Formats: sequence, C-alpha cells, structure tokens
Amino acid sequence: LKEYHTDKIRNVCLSGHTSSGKTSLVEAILYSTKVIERLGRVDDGNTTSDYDPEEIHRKISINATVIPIEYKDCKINLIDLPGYRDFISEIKGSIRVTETMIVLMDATSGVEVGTEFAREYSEEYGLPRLFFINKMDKERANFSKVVSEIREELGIRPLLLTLPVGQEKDFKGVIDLVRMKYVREEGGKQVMDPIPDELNSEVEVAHAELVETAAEGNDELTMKYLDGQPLTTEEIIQGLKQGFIEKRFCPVFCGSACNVQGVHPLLNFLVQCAPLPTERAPWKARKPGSEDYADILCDESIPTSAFVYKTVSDPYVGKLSYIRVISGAIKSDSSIYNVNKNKNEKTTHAYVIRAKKPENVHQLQAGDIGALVKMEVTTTNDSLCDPSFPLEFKPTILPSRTCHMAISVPSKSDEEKIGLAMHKLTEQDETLNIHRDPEIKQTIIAGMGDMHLDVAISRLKSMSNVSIALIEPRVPYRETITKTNADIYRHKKQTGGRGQFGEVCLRLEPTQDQEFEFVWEVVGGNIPTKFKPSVEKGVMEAMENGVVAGYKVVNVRVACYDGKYHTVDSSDMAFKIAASMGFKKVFSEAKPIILEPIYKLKVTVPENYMGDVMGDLSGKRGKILGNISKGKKITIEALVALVEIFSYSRDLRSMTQGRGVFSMEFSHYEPTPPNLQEKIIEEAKQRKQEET
Ligand SMILES: Nc1nc2c(ncn2[C@@H]2O[C@H](COP(=O)(O)OP(=O)(O)OP(=O)(O)O)[C@@H](O)[C@H]2O)c(=O)[nH]1
Ligand SMILES: [Mg+2]
Repeated sequence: LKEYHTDKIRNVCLSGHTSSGKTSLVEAILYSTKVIERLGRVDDGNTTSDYDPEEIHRKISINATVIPIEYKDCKINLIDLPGYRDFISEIKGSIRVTETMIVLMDATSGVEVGTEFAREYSEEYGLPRLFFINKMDKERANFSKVVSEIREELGIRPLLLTLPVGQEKDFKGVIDLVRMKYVREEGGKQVMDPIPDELNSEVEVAHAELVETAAEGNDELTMKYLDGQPLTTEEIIQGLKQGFIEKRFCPVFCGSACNVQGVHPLLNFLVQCAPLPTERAPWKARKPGSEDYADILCDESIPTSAFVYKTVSDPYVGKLSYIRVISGAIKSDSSIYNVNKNKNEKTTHAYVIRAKKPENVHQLQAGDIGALVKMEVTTTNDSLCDPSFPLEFKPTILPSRTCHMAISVPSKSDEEKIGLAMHKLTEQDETLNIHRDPEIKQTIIAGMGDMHLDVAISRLKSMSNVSIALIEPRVPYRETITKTNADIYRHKKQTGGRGQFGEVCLRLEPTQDQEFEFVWEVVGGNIPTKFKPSVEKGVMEAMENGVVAGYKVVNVRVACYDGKYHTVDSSDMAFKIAASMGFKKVFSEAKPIILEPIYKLKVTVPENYMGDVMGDLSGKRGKILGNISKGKKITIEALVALVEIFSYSRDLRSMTQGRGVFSMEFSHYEPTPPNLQEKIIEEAKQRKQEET
C-alpha cells in the first residue's frame, strides 16, 4: 500500500443486518481490486475479513475489521462491522472514525432489525449512508420491493444509482445510471456494454430522476437544468456528491457479493462522491482541564492529533492501538503525547492493517486509519497529540451492560489460570466486565447479550485451556427484621481447666436507612467495657453470614443493654460467641424477612410492541413507572426484581424480533413475596446440606 494524503482517503463502514453480506461484499471488493486472486466464502471460513477463529467457527463477524483497498488513486478504508448488536463496542467505536456508511440489505428480506439499527447508528454520528441491495442472484430476490420498503418502512428518500439486469438466477449485472452503461463483472474485471433495448424505458425514468436530483446539488446546476441544458457526467457527479454529503437522499446500489456483480459502480461512487475526511462534520475536542468542546477539522497542515478507537491484543505483534489520525501525521520511530494519561509514548512502528496483516508505514496522514504497536499506557478512547497541541477527543459512549452470568470453573487453580485471559479480554472490550462478587461468592461476567458472553467464554477457554461453564448467578438477597425483639443469651462451657463464660442481653430494632448500628448500653460494669469490641465483632460476623438463609443482614440497630461476666472464665472469644449466637436467636424471633434487589429497567421498543412488553413486565412482578414516546419508539421504565430479569435480553429479543433494547441499573432492596421467601429458605437449606 502506498502512502496516501488526506484528499485521497475515504473511510467507509459497512453496517446492516447479520447475514446481509457485508463480509462477502468486502471479499468481492478485494477480488475486484485484485488484492486477492481467489474469492473466499463465509461458509468456507476463508474470507479476508472474518479471520478470527470464533468468526470462522460461527460464520458471523464479531470484530470490526479494517480493510484498506486502492481504487483510482484513492485509498478506501473499509470497515466491516458485525451485524449482531451484542458487539456494539466494536460497532460504535469504528463508525465514529468513518465518514460514510454502506447499509447492506438482503434482496430477499428487505428491511430487517439490523437495517434499522444501522440507520440509528448513522444518525447518531451524522454519517451520510447509501444502500447496497445484495443477493440479487438469490431465489426470491426482489429489487423494487426492497426499494419501496426503504421509502415506506424507513421513511428514507432512495435514489437509484444502479438497476439490476435480471433477477434471481437470471441476475447478470447492473445498469450504471451515472455512466449509462450495462456493467458486468467477469472474473472481477469490468465489462461495459450498451444498455439492452428492453430496459431502455425503465432506465430512462431512473436516469431522469437521478439527473433531476443531481441538479438540486447547487444553484448553478439547478439553473442549467431548468434552462433545459443537459448536465455532463462530471456535473451529475458533482451534484450527487453535494446532495449525498448534505444527506438529502440515500443512493441505492444493487448487486451480488457472491457472484461479484455491482462492485465497480459502488467503488466509483465512493471515490467520486463520498465525503473526504476533511468534508465531515468537525471532531469535538477540548483542551485538557477545560469543560468546553470545540471543533477540530481534519487537516494535514496543523499539529498532530489522533484518537484511539480500539485496542486489540494480537497473538503475534502484541498490543495494537487502532487510531484515526485527525490532524497532522503520526510518524513511525517517533514519540507522541498521550493527553489522557499525561505521558509520552514511543511510536516504534506505525502500521496500516488489512484484516490481520499489519504493514509498516513511514507515517499515517490526517484522515487515515492505522495502528500503533506496544503502547505502554494507551487504552481505547485516549487522545494522542503533539505536546504543543494537547487535545482530548470525546470518548465513545457505549450502552450499559445488560446480561450477567456466573462463571463456573472446575477448581481454584483454574481460576488463577483464567485471570490473565480475562484481563486481556476486558482490556479490548469495554462492554465486557468480569469480576469477583464477594457477596454471592461467584465470578460474574457481564456483557451485552448471550451471544456476546458466549463468544467471550469460548475465547477464555481457548486462551486458558480451562473448561469454563456459564451458570445463572445467585441473587444477592439480604435479610432483615420487621419488629423489635430483645432477649438474653448465655454462652457457658466447662471442659475441665478454664471454662468459657459470657452473657449478653441484646435488643434488635429494624431501621430504615441505616444498614447497621451498634449501641452499648451496659451500665454498672455488668460487662466490662474491654469486651465491647468482641461483642460487636460477634454481632457483625453473624450479620455477614445471615440467619434464615445465609444472606447478609441489613437495616438493624443492635443494642447490648446488659449482661454478665465471670472473672476467670470470661474472654474475648467467649463474648464473641455469646454475641453471635445471641444475635441469631433474637433475630429469628424478630419476624425476619428476605429482601431482594430491585432494578430500574428502561426498555425501548417500537410502539407496536408496547402492549406485549408491558404485559410481560407485569408477569415478571414489574412495577411500571411510566413511558416516554420519541418518534415511533417508546421507552418504558419499570422496577423489576433482579431474579426475574437474568434472561431479559433473550426474552426481549424474542418478544420484539430483536428490535428492543434495554438498560438496567440497581435501584433498591424490597421484601420478597412470602411464597418466594419460602423457596429461598428451602434452597439455602439444600445448599448447606450439599456443602457439608
Ligand atoms: N446467494 C447469495 N448469498 C450471499 C451473497 N452475499 C452473501 N451471501 C451469503 O450470506 C451469508 C452471510 O454472508 P456474510 O457476508 O457473512 O454476511 P454479514 O453481513 O457479514 O453477516 P454478519 O457478519 O453476521 O453481520 C453467507 O452464507 C454468504 O455466502 C450473495 O450475493 N448472494
Ligand atoms: Mg460479516
């Protein structure tokens, strides 16, 4: 790959529903531009983009893969995104560093959930988008139906740039409506023929619309068009570019990735009409310590700044920090200032990377995408700058984790083995978290959905060689009391020699907002003050281990109001035992209850699913707090017990065909209903039996 300057770089991401053919289209582009001689196939596990063992095995993309290609003196950095929303951390970071989005659609299925998400992403980052209607060769492919769905279901103004010649097994190639040629690709080579007569009338209509739309591009073109003068091809391209960047319409292309058709018109458009890195909306950055973000333009001639959008630990080259250069240039064998970490980093090697293959370059210009290797302190979302020009770019905001499971490993020593692997995984993926929860004594893995966790577990297994299983996590229930109770407890043991003696009178009162309070009300030295810490310790130990079902006790005030001691037999140990046993006794008779964690759930779905989602939430003992409409979507807020929503990501997906998204956040503890309480106590008893 040559070195490219900003005006010759295009950054383009491919988004769309899973299985719409993004990875296959990238493969077709590589074949058409002669980077590869043999076309790989997703089903054979030999595509350039899906090279990760997990991707090959599952036949889906998991990583956002950068694939630079060269076409007509330009470098197009394609980023092949995963279709599954579970891999949102890969998706969002990468969309941010591009200027154009290609939304892939399957000609046999039209608008799908993934298409709607692609639309949302492009809107969030203000990217102009174009559609590529793929799989035109497949049985039941229907071009015009998909185009009308773009218009009706997505409410987007489509503009046809190509028309298919034939459909399904008769699909032969496309009409390029800009150049007005019949374009076929044979062995990746473009063959241009005159437009077949039988298509003339259809093509005329489509071309007329294209010219009219291009003429809206600027006043000069509009005048010329209204004067009845024909626009040249260059003028049409100029007008299309302007309209595309201003998002006045969405160009629609069609083709077949598997049969390599429709690729050249798409590439021509990207080179001629896609915004340059300098033509996007400005980046937002602030001076370190400042609150306000200002606009930064992509510009080669100002000091260097770059944004780290992704981190990968590569088995061969080590840690790779993927960057988008925003201004100036990043040079190999130099150094750069990490603003977030306030530290200089060496840039031993700057790379451009095609899928898994890094290639050393002398420098990366503003607008380009590449990677730096073995950065010491740099992590995703950091800004790298010329020290005289320190800027902090806005971090990528990711949704909160929605899926929690527990990891079970065969032995304690295995747990240590997976530690390093866990660290590597979570370093690359901000949406993945693995931590030990001391309260429920389990290792918890949290992420964006069951596919996300499943992939993470597979990776952990292959990195550590430990057989790991996912199990439902325990619920961190709590115990408390509902009435005040007081009693006396005597601990006395006589086993020859020195005995043990301690007597405490404890009073337990329920409290509202205080987890625990200990009060010493003993007067007249009935228990010498030196034993006070032991009594408190005994109480705390009992609270930690629970009384009715082994869960932590909260919301009690414990008063030790009297007691007795023995000059010889009393000891710290004796009083600790007395307090601990006494606490349990008084607690059991103070109408104890079990509390369960309640989470605040925010579920966003298309309006027509509102009834189903609310009904389901009520069935899950949820309390609906309210809802807010925004466009055609509605966000429902509800309070739901944690135990009911461990599998909510799966439930919501099947209820809404994947259209719903949600976030959850801990709210408070509430008493569990009595029937569940009995079940919890029963389960605790069983667990205790199994343990002993
Ligand atoms: N008939 C036909 N099949 C295609 C075409 N393009 C892709 N496919 C098939 O569709 C399936 C999915 O293709 P991918 O390229 O993996 O789709 P993707 O959009 O990358 O999917 P994700 O990575 O999961 O988001 C594979 O079995 C491909 O062989 C096409 O043009 N025609
Ligand atoms: Mg893919």
